[in-house]
Amino acid sequence: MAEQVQDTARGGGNRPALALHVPEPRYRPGDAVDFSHVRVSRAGEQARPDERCPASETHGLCTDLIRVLGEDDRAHGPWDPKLDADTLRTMLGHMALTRAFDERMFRGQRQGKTSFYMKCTGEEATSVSAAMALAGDDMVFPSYRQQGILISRGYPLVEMINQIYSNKGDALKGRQLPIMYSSKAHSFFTISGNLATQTPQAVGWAMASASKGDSRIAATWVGEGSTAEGDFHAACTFAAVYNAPVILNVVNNQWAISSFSGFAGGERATFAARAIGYGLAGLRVDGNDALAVYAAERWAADRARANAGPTLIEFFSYRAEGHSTSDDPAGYRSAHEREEWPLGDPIARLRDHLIALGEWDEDRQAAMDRSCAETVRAATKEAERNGILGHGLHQPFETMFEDVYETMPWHLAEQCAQSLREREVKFPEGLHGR
Ligand SMILES: Cc1ncc(C[n+]2csc(CCOP(=O)(O)OP(=O)(O)O)c2C)c(N)n1
Repeated sequence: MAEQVQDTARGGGNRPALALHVPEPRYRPGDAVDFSHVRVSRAGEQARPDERCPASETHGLCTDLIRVLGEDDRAHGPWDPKLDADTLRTMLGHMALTRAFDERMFRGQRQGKTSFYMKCTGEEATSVSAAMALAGDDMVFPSYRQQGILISRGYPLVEMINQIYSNKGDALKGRQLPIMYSSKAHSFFTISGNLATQTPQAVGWAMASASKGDSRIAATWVGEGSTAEGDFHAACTFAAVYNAPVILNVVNNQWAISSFSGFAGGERATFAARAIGYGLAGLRVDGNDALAVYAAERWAADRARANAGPTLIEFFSYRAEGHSTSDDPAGYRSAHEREEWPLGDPIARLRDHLIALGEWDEDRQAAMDRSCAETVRAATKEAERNGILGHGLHQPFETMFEDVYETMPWHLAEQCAQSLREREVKFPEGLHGR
């Protein structure tokens, strides 16, 4: 025994030394970028199994890439959702409005009107098209990059901006980080900053919906980086075990702040292939192809509604900009990645498709862009009347003690009163002039 311990201590004698693999992204700042290793399948060539098929019939699609829009800007193959031109224009409009909103909110942060903002540039289809494929009352459990869902569901921009400014119009009373919206009326579950918590919540909600005999399904969105969290795996297990009517959308935008997808296991297998081990249906989809996103989400929704089981969808995309206003991607990735990304831009691709159909043109696109910018400008002005960051405290101080318990427990009441007394001594003139 003593000898064995000694053996281990000196490295096992003549056994080969062990080595760890530490993932490293292909490109760092300044590097030329070549994405030829990314397998881009031909649009229209992926089989579309029946929605009620056994999960195993989808597993070949976990390593493929479902695509509809071809290089010729036309829709191809069995996944073509055959949407009419009005619906396509609505989809384009929601994506354009989401982008215009992001642009203005990002600038607002730089102007000091809010402390924080997160864009979804380049990933608009993964929320807008997916949301359009669901029923308006299906319950969604998003991450922080799905503002496109709220925009698609008609949530007022003014409400979003009030929340971002944490002003006196903020329905969440300044208690949430900017962009962590919540809207029961829009079946939009409160966004949590703790990554992946929304995934078991979505599965649990879907299980409850089924056990009550309801007809609404649940869908959740999670970044590929966050799939490394245990919560995601618990969600997959419960979804598979109980055949929950849920869709697990994984948005693989290649980066989790400064960590590339390899750190979440992306070098070994696709994220869609996680479905195979759990016995879930799995689809891997071109996330910048608005038609493929719509078709896959609708397939999964129909499957869930038919009690045929949950689906894990990987939307393969690219985070075109920084993680948030607190991030500078120039410090860790090559600036050429965005321009070299082989799947293009979702808005440009849908626009070009509509033009190819003879249902759109550059002038109408320019008018749409102007109108989106104007809509966002007007909403911003309106929200600013309720206050911006730094212009005082917009919610009465004592409200931070409210709304957790139906009746405030004595110790919170005591703490609240004590804090108010201390504030009066410190700021006799009042801090925020409410
Ligand atoms: C449990 C937990 N761990 C870490 C963080 C810090 N954090 C916030 S966002 C983020 C990256 C997430 O990346 P990904 O899931 O790929 O989503 P993306 O931001 O790319 O959309 C990290 C590490 C957090 N908020 N919660």
